[in-house]
Amino acid sequence: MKIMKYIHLIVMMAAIAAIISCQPQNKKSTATIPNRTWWKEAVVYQIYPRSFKDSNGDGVGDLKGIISKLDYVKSLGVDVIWLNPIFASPNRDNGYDISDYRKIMKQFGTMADFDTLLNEMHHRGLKLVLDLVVNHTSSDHKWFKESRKSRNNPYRDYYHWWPAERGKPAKRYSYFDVDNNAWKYDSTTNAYYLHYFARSQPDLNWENPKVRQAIYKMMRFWLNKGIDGFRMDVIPFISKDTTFPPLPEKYHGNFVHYYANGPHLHEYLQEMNKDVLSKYPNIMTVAEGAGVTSNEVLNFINPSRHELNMLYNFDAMRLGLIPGTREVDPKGINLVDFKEVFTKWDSVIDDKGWGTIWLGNHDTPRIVSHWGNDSPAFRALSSKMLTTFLMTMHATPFYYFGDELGMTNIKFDSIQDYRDIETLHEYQHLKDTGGDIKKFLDNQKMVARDNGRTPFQWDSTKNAGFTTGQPWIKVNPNYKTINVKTEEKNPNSVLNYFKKIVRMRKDNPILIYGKYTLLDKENPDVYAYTRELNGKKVLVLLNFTTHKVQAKLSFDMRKAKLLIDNYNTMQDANAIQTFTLRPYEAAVFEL
Ligand code: TEU
Repeated sequence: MKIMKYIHLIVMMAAIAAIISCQPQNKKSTATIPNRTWWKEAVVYQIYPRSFKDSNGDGVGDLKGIISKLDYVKSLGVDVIWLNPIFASPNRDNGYDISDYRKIMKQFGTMADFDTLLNEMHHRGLKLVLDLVVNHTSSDHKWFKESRKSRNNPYRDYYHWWPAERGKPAKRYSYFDVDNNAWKYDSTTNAYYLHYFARSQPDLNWENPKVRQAIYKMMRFWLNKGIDGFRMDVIPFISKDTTFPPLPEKYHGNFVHYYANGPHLHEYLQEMNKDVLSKYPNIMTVAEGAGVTSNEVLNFINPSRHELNMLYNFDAMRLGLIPGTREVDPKGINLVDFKEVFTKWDSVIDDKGWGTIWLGNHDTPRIVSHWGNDSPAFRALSSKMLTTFLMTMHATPFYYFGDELGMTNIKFDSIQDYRDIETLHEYQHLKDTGGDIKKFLDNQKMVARDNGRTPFQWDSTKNAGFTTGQPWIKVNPNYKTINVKTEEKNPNSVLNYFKKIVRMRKDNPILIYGKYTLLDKENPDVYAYTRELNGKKVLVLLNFTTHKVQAKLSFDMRKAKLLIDNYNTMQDANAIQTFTLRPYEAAVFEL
């Protein structure tokens, strides 16, 4: 009798297990996930407003243009839009030089346009994160105009001044200065002012509490309008040792790390959190973590420190470059190093904070040209492979507009085509110092920020449907085939793959919250990893090469269930301990 009871019990359990396992994929098994938070589950889509959509034919993108395309953005399945700066600016650094924090840049529209944009985004369930640029202002800002008038002006100490009678200040490097010098002499008051970036971007003196309170008041202004958070531009740079001692020797080749470790940095971030951020508990904050190492990241994002939510780092951005330069290394990018960077950051952050994952933004080349292969044979495949990586890692993806189409570097031949202050000033510096201009221009085809700033490609009409006027920067000639309209009609397009894998991430909490484990670590061609959650396991296999390769695995792949493959066809997985991947193949399995 007993044996019958056991058999009955086993049959019942098997039946229950079968019912559970065939739950529809889109049922979120998130019941047992601790600390669920909306920005951990979000996909962030970055829009460079200048190049997204021009509504009035002046050749520059604007807020009305973005409003007209919100249904497209919503169709992507993303949750948050990060807008690069939209505030009043002379645009010497395309909005990263703000002359009035409470006015919308004239070329982008009006405050009424902004209010409509925010309302229309929220109406569609989209959140808006603005770009907080408070390490510096434009030299056209009222504060700086006052500050430079006289040494006893009430705004004098809103910036960093060095009286010339003390002699020349100790060397500080500048990102965009033609002479690579972060001190600019100003004859009006016979003093030097500090600018880590261009001369037209003087650094604010955060050691002055009046500056901090003015910034916090401005932040409240935008938060009270209902925005959903801030991306904080070079926020690690804001604190300075105002005695400006000579740069310690070890930082001369790595000054960014010195800039990112000022004496009061975390005091100010905790003050910002106490005075502003904590009053808006449902917002998202992300630091642009220039100069921040994996040993320091938790100082910014550990919730117990009450500073910021997330930080994006630059460790991967140095790969494939000759150390200490922005020159492309002919040896290319070493995938083992690439895997090591992302695995290190995941293990450091672990469950003590929350990570970000990105491969491109407005400061970098296009991801398919940078990390993939933008030749006609492999552009679509490698774009999809890179997007698979971004959408299956244990971190919030920050995805740059146009990469969902597989847009590529424009690779300008002539300096006349460039618009970016970084390229133009570096070019001038080389001319002034007799540098190799041809080598520089060849390298810019690979690394220049303008490669990622060409107009968004909507369709195959003139100027890719971006503007009816003269675009502020040239449109990539490949817009005829790489554009939304063409790709929306092609079920196998980069765009439709993007939508599919974003949906897959949203429907599978394991891809958001699952534990990440690197596999086959030394494989120079394949990035293989698993994600695990509540007893489930997903395997991600990415081939970063133009040839067939093998992943060494410890799973019986015959039992694996394919969730997505960028070839859209599945080669029979009859292998057990290995798996053969086709060129730039991305395959995700449920094990
Ligand atoms: O970038 C800061 C930063 O780290 C850049 O210097 C970046 O490393 C460089 O551009 C790579 O070539 C932020 C903004 O993202 C950038 O667009 C601005 O130009 C800069 O700050 C100044 O605000």
